[in-house]
Formats: sequence, structure tokens, C-alpha cells
Amino acid sequence: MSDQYIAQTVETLMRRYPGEPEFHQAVNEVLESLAPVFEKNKEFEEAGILQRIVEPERQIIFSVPWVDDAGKVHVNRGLRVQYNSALGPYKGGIRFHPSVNASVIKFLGFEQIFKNSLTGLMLGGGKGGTDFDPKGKSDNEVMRFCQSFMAELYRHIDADTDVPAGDIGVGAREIGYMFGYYKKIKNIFHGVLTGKGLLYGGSLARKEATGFGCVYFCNEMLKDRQSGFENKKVVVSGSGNVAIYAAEKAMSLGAKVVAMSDSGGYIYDENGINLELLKKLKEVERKRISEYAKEVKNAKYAEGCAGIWTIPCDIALPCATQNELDGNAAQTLVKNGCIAVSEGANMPCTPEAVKVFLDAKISYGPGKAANAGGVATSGLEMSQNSQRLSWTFDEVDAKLHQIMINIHATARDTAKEYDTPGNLVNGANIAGFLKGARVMISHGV
Ligand code: NDP
Ligand code: 2IT
Repeated sequence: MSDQYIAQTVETLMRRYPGEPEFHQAVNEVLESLAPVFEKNKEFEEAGILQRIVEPERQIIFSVPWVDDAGKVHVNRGLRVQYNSALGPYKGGIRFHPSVNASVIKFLGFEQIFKNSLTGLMLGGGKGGTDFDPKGKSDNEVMRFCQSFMAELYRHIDADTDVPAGDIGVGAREIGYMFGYYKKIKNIFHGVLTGKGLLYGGSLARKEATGFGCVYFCNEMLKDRQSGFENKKVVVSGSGNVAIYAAEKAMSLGAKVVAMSDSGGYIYDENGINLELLKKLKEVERKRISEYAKEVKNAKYAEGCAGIWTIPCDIALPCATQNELDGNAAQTLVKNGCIAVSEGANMPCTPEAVKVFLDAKISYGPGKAANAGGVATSGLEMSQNSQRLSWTFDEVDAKLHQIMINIHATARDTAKEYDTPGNLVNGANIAGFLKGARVMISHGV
């Protein structure tokens, strides 16, 4: 009965949104976990919770015209999907990447509902983005783009309505330009964005939070198998915000990070990555990761980012982008002795890869649980902004750490309760869903 309800809901959604593979993938992955929940809670089907949660409450699509340094006019497409507001103001990042389209933003927004629910904070789910490519653009071009983006987005967001943050291609620089323009045209200085600079309301530890949180989560999974990061060999994909701070925390717990990547290729440094150098190349100079191998004699660079998973490791932290780790890569990791995978990125492992990890019974932390530390710390930034106070780095980090411990325990206990012990995919999906669904029932249709 509940199987039929789920199948019908999926079918209707696929018909309504054809040709959106990432969105379909994300929905299927969550719904595959939920049959026993609908079996146990008949009131969810009666209240139409599933049809309501898969359909975004609001989708905003707008044009973003801007002028480059040579005076040429360009037009990109901006999107904001305000997915579900049961648990609080819509909350989720903004992505600047040429691959952004409605499918990508809806998959990210849908994931965000469950992730934000798991944090235990009052956060609804949303996501935004644009197909603008910030690579190779001057600061002034990025500023003009951000201003044009905000010239439309400002109508739809507010500190108590929808609070965007960063994601791929959006860091402190872009948040600064967007915040400045919002303030200018709305004449309001409040916490409408998170990931802000520390001098104007940003939270200490927000920059580090997603990567640190991913490692805190992984550490909890390792503890359950009487293990830890000490002396482990770690591979981290990506070399952006999430990857850098996942690597930093793994190192501080005694691991050796031997490989990192960008969309062009990966570096392998068997002595352990020199993170200060990598930060300089990536965060300050915005260079390609291949430059690292030019500066470090023993390091090797290989073209193509997928090859990074062939490097033997104990722990893999995919922190770049969706579907970057497929079934073959997963089999290689398992064959090479990998015992844990914790997703810093959103949906980096394909469904085939996830199946390989679950079948092999290695520890697998799905992104909506393992990378929730970023948005959780955004929630802490919102709390600080509301209070007009700022907490110390250690205070925020301690709260983040506890939130990640709680998310892991919730996912693990829920998986056990629903007869799939060790399956944190089911645990995270079910626990994230239950809270939102119960609140949707309280609010009426
Ligand atoms: P950044 O833009 O800082 O870094 C992204 C990294 O991933 C870069 O190294 C980039 O390489 C690489 N990358 C991007 N696209 C591709 C691709 N198609 N193939 C291979 N590599 C790619 O982004 P973040 O670190 O913020 O985000 C990384 C992931 O983490 C995303 O999935 C994001 O949704 C997720 N996430 C981010 C959070 C945050 O707080 N920032 C919170 C939770 C999840 P290149 O420079 O060559 O493009
Ligand atoms: O995917 C994510 O959780 C983020 N990009 C962070 C969202 C946020 O609002 O901090």
C-alpha cells in the first residue's frame, strides 16, 4: 500500500519534471528509505505529506544581465528554489557553476530539507544558483554579476524568510558583494545571508564548518568500528572550501592526506599534502591544483579528477561535486581496503557506488548527514546575528562538534529502529523526514 503511494508520487513528479536526472536521483534515493515509515504512520499518507514535500513551495527563475570589463553584455540565468518551510526560514546555499540548471538546484534543495531537519535547528530547505562561471573573471566582473543577481533576489529573501549562503563558486567574496548590494537597496542590515565576513556579522568557524563537520561525523562512524583517524591514509576530492577544511581536521586528528583534486586533475603526495601551500594556491591565488606539483618535488599530478579514487586509502572524503564517485571507483576503494567514506559534497557518490559501500559493510556517511555541519553553523550564525553577539571560535566549534555527534547518533539509532542497522542512508532519510512530516501535519494543509 505504502509502496504504491510512493511509486505513484514518484511517477507524477517525474512526469511533471522530465529530463531532470539529478533531481530524480535525489528524490528516488530518499523515497527508497521511506516505505516502512508510511507503513507505520498512516496519517502521513492521509495528509498527502509525500506529494507536498517533493514539490517545491516556490521556484523563482530570473535573468541576470551584467557587463564584462570589455563592455560586452552577458545574460545568465538565476534560480532560487524555496523548497520547504515547515521547520523554519528557507535555508541553503547559492551555487555559481556553468552546470547549474533547474535539475541541479532542485536536487540540492530537496536534500537540504532533510539535512537541515537533522541539524536540530529551526531551518527550512532551499537552494539557489546560476550558470555564471566565476573562473577567470575579474573581481569587478564578479561584483557586477553579484549585484545584478541580488537586484532580483532581494525581493524574495529576508532574515526570517529565506537565508542563502555559499556553495560551489560562492565564498566570502561573493557573499560580501551580495550582502553589500542587499543592504544598499533594502536599507536593512540584518542576517539575510550566512558565510559573511567576520567584520560584518559572519560567524567564526563557518568557513571551516562543513569540512570539520564531515570529519567529526566520520570520526563517530570510525569509533563505532573501534577505529579513528590516527595514522590513517586519507584521500580528499576537491580543493575548495569543504575539501580544504576536511583535510585540515583529518590531519589534526593524526591522519595523512595523500591526495586532493580539482576539476582538471588530482595531486598525489605520498609524504602528505602541504596544506599551507595548497591554501595559498587555491584560496589566495585561485590557481589550478596542478601548480602544487610544480612546487613540491615528490608530488605527482594526473589529468582527470576521477582517477583520484584509484589511490589506496583507509578513508575517502568526496568533497567536490555530485556523482564524482561511481560504482567502479567504489569497488576500487573497497578492494584497496577503504573502511570509511564520509560525504563532504552533496550526492558525490552515484547510487551504484552507495550500493557497493553498503554491501561491503564499510562505514558510509551520506552527505545530508555528513556535510550538515556547514548549514548547522550557518544556523549558529543566524542565532548570533539575532542576538547582535558573536561567539568565540571554540564555542562555535564545540557546538558544531556536538551537532555532528547528535546527527550521527540519530541516523545510527533510526537505522537500527527501522531494522537496517548500520545503514546511515536509511537512518538519515527517515529521521530527517519524520521531523518535517510531523510539523507539516501540525501546520495543516
Ligand atoms: P568550492 O567552489 O569551494 O570548491 C569546489 C571544488 O570542487 C573545487 O575544487 C572544484 O574544482 C571541484 N569541482 C567543482 N565541480 C567539479 C566537477 N564538475 N568535477 C570535479 N571537480 C569539481 O565549493 P565547496 O567546497 O563549497 O563545495 C564542494 C561540495 O560541498 C559541493 O557539493 C557543495 O554542494 C558541498 N557543500 C558545501 C557546503 C559549504 O558550506 N560550502 C556545505 C555542504 C555541502 P574547480 O576549482 O576546478 O572547479
Ligand atoms: O549544501 C549546503 O548545505 C550548503 N551549501 C550550505 C548551506 C548554508 O545555508 O549554509
